[in-house]
Amino acid sequence: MNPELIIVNPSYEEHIALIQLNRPKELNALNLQVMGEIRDALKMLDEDDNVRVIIITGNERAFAAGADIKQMAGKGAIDMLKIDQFSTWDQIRKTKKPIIAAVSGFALGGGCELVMTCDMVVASETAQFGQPEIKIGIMPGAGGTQRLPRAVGKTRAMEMVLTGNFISAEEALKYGLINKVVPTEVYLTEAVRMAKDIARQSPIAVQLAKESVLKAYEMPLQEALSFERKNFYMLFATEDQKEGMNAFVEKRNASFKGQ
Ligand code: DAK
Repeated sequence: MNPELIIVNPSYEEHIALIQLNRPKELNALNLQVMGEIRDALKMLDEDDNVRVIIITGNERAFAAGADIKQMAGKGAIDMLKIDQFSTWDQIRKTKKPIIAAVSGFALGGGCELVMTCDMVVASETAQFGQPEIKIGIMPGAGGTQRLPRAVGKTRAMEMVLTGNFISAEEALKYGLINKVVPTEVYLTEAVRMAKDIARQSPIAVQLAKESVLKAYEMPLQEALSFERKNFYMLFATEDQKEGMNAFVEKRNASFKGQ
């Protein structure tokens, strides 16, 4: 792949890949090309055995200020249907490896929805989150009306979606939308630190654990518990389970191979 609007580094740190949105003049607005490049990069990194964790970031001013309004402005309902951007978003959501969003500046509209599609979020103190679609006569279309209430609760989500007002990083932290807020100079370093804590674990256990946590949002409790149970049993078929437990008994650090 030869991306033009994102920068992909599969070996940013050991076992950690970085995707950086790179349309700074447009505040990383997510046009169709950017979304396609993110989808393709995630697929490639998901298939790369050397990669265990993926970080998505923007720049200090903007993670992403939303879908590209200029590209959408002239479109009709049938154009939107034919473009079928949802299949791109669905592919992104199906990424098996954990994704950390490292957010500074604006994370708005589709940008906020992209953040919520990630698994964990580290934000700089200047980060702002919002679903301002209402101000341009539409509403969130890539999960904003569903993932936001699950993260921050109905009343806060309703306020964000209906007023279009932004919330600060501190508010996002208090509401449970993100994992942590750190000074702007270190938001990426902090995301890498979190990624390293995950990259040290068994990649198969990480993958199945991520899959199981996501089921909490998609299935009724009894079915999700039974799904969790099957993944749990499956891990006892891995060498990493033997290595992890033997290492504990032998009082040494485990070395996981993803087998
Ligand atoms: N699209 C296109 N260009 C954008 C943009 C956007 N979302 N956001 C900013 N830009 C451009 C500006 O037009 C400007 O370009 P020039 O005029 O210099 O050419 C440049 O970035 C710098 O922006 P500003 O001059 O406006 O910078 P300010 O600091 O004054 O303001 C701002 C920053 C972020 C508050 C402001 O730019 C702003 O309000 N931006 C729009 C935010 C917004 O409404 N976002 C939601 C867009 S709707 C879907 C999935 C998802 C979606 C739709 C469909 N499917 C799966 C079908 C999502 C929809 C959305 O996200």
